Amino acid sequence: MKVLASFVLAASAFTLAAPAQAQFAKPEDAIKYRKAALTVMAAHFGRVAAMANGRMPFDAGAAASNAATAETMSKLPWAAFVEGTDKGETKAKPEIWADKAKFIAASEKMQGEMTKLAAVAKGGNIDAIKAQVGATGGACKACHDDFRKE
Ligand code: ASC
Repeated sequence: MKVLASFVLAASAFTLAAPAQAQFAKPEDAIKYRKAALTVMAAHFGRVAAMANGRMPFDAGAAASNAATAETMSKLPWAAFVEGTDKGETKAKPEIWADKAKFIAASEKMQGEMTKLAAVAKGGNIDAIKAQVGATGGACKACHDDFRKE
């Protein structure tokens, strides 16, 4: 049973890693892709944050829809942090690849907070949304502090 479980784990780790490399023909394509995904995520998260901060009128339906899109986008950038893509048009720090476990943990923290935001936004309680916008923005910032230049 243990042997089978580790075999299944190893096989799934391979299927996760292989398409990530194969998905992009050139390093620049991976860089463009992850920046695009993060830009779209930030736009939709930003609309929820603007409602939470009173910079935009609160609309429960729009908050839920924007948070759901941000959650979907939050899953996409990571496969594009391919080895060797710390050069070129990117602010990615080499620490992403030197300390992979920490980077993955930070990315998973953000995805988890984005998932919570989508759930809370569905509920439509503005105070709960405000609190979760804070937690989610904190996870964005923590990863930028350690892994993004400037
Ligand atoms: C945003 C956005 C980020 C984060 C970060 C939080 O809205 O685009 O990158 O929040 O600024 O500190």
